[in-house]
This record gives sequence, structure tokens and C-alpha cells, in this order.
Amino acid sequence: MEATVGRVVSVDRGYPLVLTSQGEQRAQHAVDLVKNADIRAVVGDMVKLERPPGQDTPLITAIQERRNVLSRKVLVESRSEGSGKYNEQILVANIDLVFVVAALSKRRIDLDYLERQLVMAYQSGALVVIVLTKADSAPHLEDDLAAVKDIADECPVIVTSTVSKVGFDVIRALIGKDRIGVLLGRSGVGKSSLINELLGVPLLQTGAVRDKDRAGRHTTVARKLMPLPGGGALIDAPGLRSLGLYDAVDGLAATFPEIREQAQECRFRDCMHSGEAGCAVAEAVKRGLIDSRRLKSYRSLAAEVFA
Ligand SMILES: Nc1nc2c(ncn2[C@@H]2O[C@H](COP(=O)(O)OP(=O)(O)O)[C@@H](O)[C@H]2O)c(=O)[nH]1
Ligand SMILES: [Mg+2]
Repeated sequence: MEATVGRVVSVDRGYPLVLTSQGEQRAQHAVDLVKNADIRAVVGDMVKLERPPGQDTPLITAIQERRNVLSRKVLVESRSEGSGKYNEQILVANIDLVFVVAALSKRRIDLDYLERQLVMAYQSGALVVIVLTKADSAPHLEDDLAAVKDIADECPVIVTSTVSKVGFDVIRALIGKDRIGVLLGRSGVGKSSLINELLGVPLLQTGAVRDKDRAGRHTTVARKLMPLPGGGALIDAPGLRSLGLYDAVDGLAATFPEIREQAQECRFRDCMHSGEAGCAVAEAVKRGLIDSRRLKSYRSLAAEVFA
């Protein structure tokens, strides 16, 4: 059996599409690989493909060790116990950049949600970049940008618009010749539009946003790795309705560096900064050194992470 190595570019109803030097091939997991293990190839995985004699569909016989993963917590229904339990869902593997995408609009930007996205993004270990879309229809651009930069720490913040065509050259430069990035953002924020902009052709379907609830139509159905002209690739992810945090202790610390720093002065090592004696974080909030919204957001995310 000849073996080739390729990268998973999408997974359609359990069947991975693998990009090899011979083009894209629809593949199937080898029974030996998956029968005793809860392992499935995800977008970004490097896999070994083998074609048994007389068979059309190549088999994935090995998944290379993942450099990193972007994952979320999902509820899995368990019929036997009558109640669900939480599991890790790996969204993509082996990524260099996570673009945390949020749209500017008439409303002020939702910093709490942005922080949730950042925790998930940082947890992957990849380089995190914030992208604020729709700068052309952003009455609070200056204030929103300042607020985001305030919480971004060292994370780059890029403002884009498909109307005035700004920001895409910066994203293009970050991806360079061979980096792979994934877009993490609510439905309707403009992820598919952003990829189309970099592709130069509208390969991905985009959807109008319903005015009433700002929710985009879920036009993107599956995660898909799109190679870009000039090298590198972006992964479009469908609007993930929930961003449950899975094992995200490091991501939490990276998102709230000022709280992590102050926490070292707390009397108790396991201080949750919720009214304990000798809490240096509460003291810093009182002295105006830490924003009270930040602490509130931290505590709400921490409650989930440490649950
Ligand atoms: N005004 C404006 N609209 C945009 C921009 N980017 C995307 N949109 C629109 O926002 C809607 C949702 O975009 P889409 O790319 O489908 O979002 P996705 O769900 O994140 O993939 C579409 O109607 C786009 O035309 C932008 O920079 N400015
Ligand atoms: Mg889309």
C-alpha cells in the first residue's frame, strides 16, 4: 500500500477531505485507528493516507501529533445516565494564528464576550490577533477601538472594512507565506467576507445580518481550510453558538494579566477575588488600578473554568 501525507481541510459528515500533493481526496478513518480511541481527524490535522488494494476511498491510518488545538466545551447527551456531561470538542488543530473577530456597530462593543473569545484563543497557544470588522458602519469606532486596545495587552488589534478595503493587507502580512489562521467570531461578524477579501474572489457564501437581533444567518455550514493566494491559509468556522471554555486556565491568565499579577499579592493562594480577606485584586480595584468590569468578567469566566 502506498502511503501519502496530507492535511485535513474539512470534515463532511465524518468524512475528512484531505489535501495531498495529488489534490483533495475524500478519506475515511481506518477502523484500527478509531475503534478503541475517541479520536477523529479535525481540520488542520496532518494525516497518513493509505489506499488498500481494490478500494476507492483512501484510509486515514494515522493522525500526526497535534502541535496545538483550538477547542471548546460541549454538552454531550448521555442517554444511559439521563443527564449530559461535558466534553472537549476540538475545533481545529495545528494553527499559527487565532483571529478573534468582532463587528463594530451602532451598539458599543461587547467586551465581556470578546474576553471569552480571548480566553479560548489564548488557550490554544497560537498567536492571538483581534480583528474589528465593519469600520465603515461604526459610529463608536474611536471609543470602541480604545476600549478594545485597553484590554488587548500585547495582542495586535486590526480594524477592517470590506467597504473601504482597509486592514486586509495587515492580516495578509501576518499570515505570510505559510501560516495557518482560524477565525473565531459570532455568526454575521464578517468572517467569510474577510476570507473572500483575501482570496480576491467570493468563494465563500456570505449572509446578510437580520437587523432585529444582529444574528447572522448561518450561511457557513462547516469548518473549511481555505488556501490563500500568496501562501498560508485561513480556516472559516461556522458561527459557534456557544463558546464553552474547556480546561482554559492558561487562557484565562493570559487574557487577564493585570489580575494574575495582582493575585500574587493575595493572602490566600487560591483566592477567587470574591470578597476574601487580604485580596490584593479587590484592593487594586478600590484604588482604581484594575477596572471593576474586568474583575467581574474575570470572575464569571473563572467560575466556568474552575467549575
Ligand atoms: N458594512 C459592512 N458589512 C460587512 C463587512 N464585512 C461583512 N459585512 C456584511 O456582514 C454580513 C455577514 O458577513 P459574513 O461574512 O457572512 O459573516 P460570517 O457569518 O462571520 O461569515 C454580510 O452581509 C456582509 O456583507 C464590512 O466590513 N462592512
Ligand atoms: Mg460565514
